[in-house]
Parts: sequence; C-alpha cells; structure tokens
Amino acid sequence: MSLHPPLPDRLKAGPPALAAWCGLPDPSIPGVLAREAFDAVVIDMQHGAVDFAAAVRAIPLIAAAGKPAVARIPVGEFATASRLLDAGAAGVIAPMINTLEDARRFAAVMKFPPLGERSWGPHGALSLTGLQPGEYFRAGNGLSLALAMIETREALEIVDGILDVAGIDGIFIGPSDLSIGLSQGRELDPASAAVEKALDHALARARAAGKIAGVYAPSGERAFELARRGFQLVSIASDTALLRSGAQMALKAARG
Ligand code: 3PY
Ligand code: MG
Repeated sequence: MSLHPPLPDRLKAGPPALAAWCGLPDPSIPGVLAREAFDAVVIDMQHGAVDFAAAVRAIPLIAAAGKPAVARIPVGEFATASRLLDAGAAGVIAPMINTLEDARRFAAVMKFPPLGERSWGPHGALSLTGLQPGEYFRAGNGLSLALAMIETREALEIVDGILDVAGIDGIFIGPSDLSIGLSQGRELDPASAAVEKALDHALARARAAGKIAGVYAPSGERAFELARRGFQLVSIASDTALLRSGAQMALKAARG
C-alpha cells in the first residue's frame, strides 16, 4: 500500500494541490515543509542547489509526512528522472520540453515497458510504498507523475502534441521563462498579458486532452488565483522566499 494516494489520481480528482518548492540544499528543509499543510513537496534540482544525494535523502522525509515528493530535474537529464522514481519520488517535472522528441524521451524514462523504457530497480520506492516487486511493476506507471514543462514559444506551439505523447501525464507551466520566450527576450514578466493568455490556452488544451495542468506561482496570492482558474498543481513560494518573509515578519513584529 502506498503512503499517499497515487499522485496522478489525486491531481485529477482535485481539489487543487498546493506544493512547497524547495531549492535549498539541505534535505531537512523539504522534510520540515512536508509537515505543513502542503499537498506535495517539489525538490528543485534545476535552479535549486539540490544535488542527487540530497534529493534522495529528502524523499523519505517527505514521504514520512504522508506527502508525495516531486522532483524537478535539470534540463535534459532524463536518466536522473528514473533514478528519482527508483528512490521513491512520486513525480518528476522536466524543464524545457521544447520538442516532441524531448517529450518522448522524458516519457520513456518515466514509464515501464510496454509504454516506455524505464529500467527496473525501484529500491526506495519499494520500501516507501510497501509494494512487492511484481505489484510495483504493475502499478508503477500509474503511480509516477510525468509533467513536461511548457515554458517557451516553441513548446506552446506544440502543446497539443506534447499532451498527446503516451506516458506524459500533464504539463507544468514556467511563467518566467515563458515571458522571456513570448517577448523574444525583451522582458521578464511572469504576469504579462501574453503569459496570461498562454496560461489560459495551455490549461484549456490540457483539459481537452484529459491531462493534468500545473503551474509555478511565486506567492500564495498568485497561487490562489491560478488554482481558482483550474490549475491542479500550484506552487506557493520557494523555500528561500518563505524563509525571508518569515524573518521579515518576525523582525517587523520585534521592532514594534
Ligand atoms: C519558470 O517560471 O520559468 C519556472 O521554471 C518556474 O520555476
Ligand atoms: Mg523555467
């Protein structure tokens, strides 16, 4: 029996899942945040300072709180995605999926044959789920969430094709990179009118495909808005931002 319901099923059934987003290198940080009322905890290996060993140590700490651990891999490091699933991650977010070939390669490492090419060796996943090897092999493709990031103009143009790739469970939008791409490098504005339009479009296409749509939000207020719009997995702020705002609030109160 797994510790939490399969993440793809949980996200499809709703309500929107709010995720902690952790880029600080110590595994205790996602472990601590998992104890708060988050629905999932993301370990950011792309822009965070988290290496593979730290990510692997964070996964059981998150699972011990009964929460799914999701990791964002560095660009193109698809082999790392399988290794994170082996360690017990419930899902992987792959950044910069800009071609159908990127989407196919990502799906292949996330799913066992015949759907994909994931190789056998789920040492941590077996101990965290308590499943026997045969049970995990049969259930594994439905347990692991594969989210392809849509964060460039090219990706947005082929979003239907990416959603159509077997083994891709959904998309995850990166509004900052998308703003850079949509403005052809002229601006960084993750709340620009062009990004807003793209968010609505990508969300509608994911819905039409019956797949999951997630998005990065840098604050609770923005997360509220995006969850209300229909996104099923939404971050609320990075660990660094939470630490800083907590410190600022306490200092303000202390200074009177
Ligand atoms: C983006 O906004 O580009 C992201 O990747 C969010 O982390
Ligand atoms: Mg990005």
